[in-house]
Amino acid sequence: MESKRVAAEKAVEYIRDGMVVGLGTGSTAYWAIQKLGKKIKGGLSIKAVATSINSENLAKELGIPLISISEAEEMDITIDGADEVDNEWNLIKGGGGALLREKIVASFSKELIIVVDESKKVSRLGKYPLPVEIVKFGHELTQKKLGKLGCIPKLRVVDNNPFITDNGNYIIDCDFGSIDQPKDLHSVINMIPGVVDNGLFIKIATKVIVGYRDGSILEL
Ligand code: DER
Repeated sequence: MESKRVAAEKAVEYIRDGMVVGLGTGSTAYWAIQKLGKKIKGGLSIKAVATSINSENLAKELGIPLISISEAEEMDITIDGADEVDNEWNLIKGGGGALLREKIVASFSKELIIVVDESKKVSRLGKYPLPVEIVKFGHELTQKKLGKLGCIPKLRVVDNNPFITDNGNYIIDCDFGSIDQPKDLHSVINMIPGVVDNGLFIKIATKVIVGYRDGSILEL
């Protein structure tokens, strides 16, 4: 927790009055949202766009002013976590099931600051199963097609039921073991009919902040 918290709180130092801020999703972004709530109580004036219903509810609890992405048009800074970050700042995201809204918000952000603990830094993506958001219609066939790309595709299940994203879709966790060409794989996956998007974020991050157990921080 300490590693995630120090990284997240460091990212919040970049937020200035008047900004529109993208709020990521997950246990690391959680600490950024908490810190932002404290700074707003201290007088910081910003507007925020949430990347999930969970983050939206947390922001409301903390009194963070929310607007819709359509009202925002563009975010100044989005702070979000990742499941894996490689040396070129390509990411695997979606462990929390929020990849679609996270990618949309990230794509309309001037800055995307990724905050992680040291365990997320990898030399090659893929040890973490790649989440892929698919529509329910024909999902068994879509899952089979994903398998043909060389992964073990598993429908994400929570409490014995398929996990449903905030957008009403399913998540297939695709275990590739190792991903050599993330950019190519990203395109190939998204060409499959039924796929909405996948958790590969290719060269979108503008800064990566790594937190360590001893409280130290590495800004890449
Ligand atoms: O689901 C997501 O995309 C999250 O941002 C995930 O990638 C990181 O979650 P964590 O901060 O809880 O490890």
